[in-house]
Amino acid sequence: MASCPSKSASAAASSRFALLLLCAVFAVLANSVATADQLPSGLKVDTVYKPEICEVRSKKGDQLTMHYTGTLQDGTKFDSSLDRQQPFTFQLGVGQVIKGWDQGLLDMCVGEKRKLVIPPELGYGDTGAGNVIPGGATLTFDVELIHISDSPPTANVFKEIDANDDKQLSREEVSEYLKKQMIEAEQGSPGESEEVKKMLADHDKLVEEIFQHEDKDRNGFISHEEFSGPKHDEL
Ligand SMILES: [Ca+2]
Ligand SMILES: [Ca+2]
Repeated sequence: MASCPSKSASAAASSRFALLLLCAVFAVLANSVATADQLPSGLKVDTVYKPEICEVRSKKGDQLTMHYTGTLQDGTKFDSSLDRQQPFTFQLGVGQVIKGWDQGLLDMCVGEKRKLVIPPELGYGDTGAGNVIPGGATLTFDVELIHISDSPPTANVFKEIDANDDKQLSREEVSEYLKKQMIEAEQGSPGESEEVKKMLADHDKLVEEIFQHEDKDRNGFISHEEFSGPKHDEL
């Protein structure tokens, strides 16, 4: 996007107004093309190529597989998945990658190419990274989305176990969940069925052990706060 000077001493009032209007239009266009989310100031997202057929778009929690090339402002290439011939896979929107990626790769089609210009506060900040990215660096990434897959099913185990949704886990709920997991494991690998049978036999003991460990106030329920497994809703 063109830079938008906030003031121009020599310009006539009417042309200043026209320039501001043009900037506003650009800003709206940039937002609608790049992502439905509001772009934080400083992050630039240019769509370089958009495939005609786009049935699935990237969203928070998806596993994305990307090719990327990162360069500094002076054009120095600091990293590229293309050089390794190995695309990079990560989960979008959960802080696994720099903020500029989490925010700049939303609503993207498979096959789409973008150019991200990421200010330091959405990249590696004042400290930089290793000896390849200096502190305060603005980063440019040329990226291509290769593949989207759904997030891992274990994103919020607490919610999965809490069948009646009362925000605490009873012995029955934990017991049911464990049985389901064991039966699924047996179907996945029939060779281990002896082990699964043994686990089912020890089932009540296992539930008891879990409550010993998790039910810290011993009220017979595991609260959301007590639960030590994955329980976050942001996915
Ligand atoms: Ca419950
Ligand atoms: Ca408790």
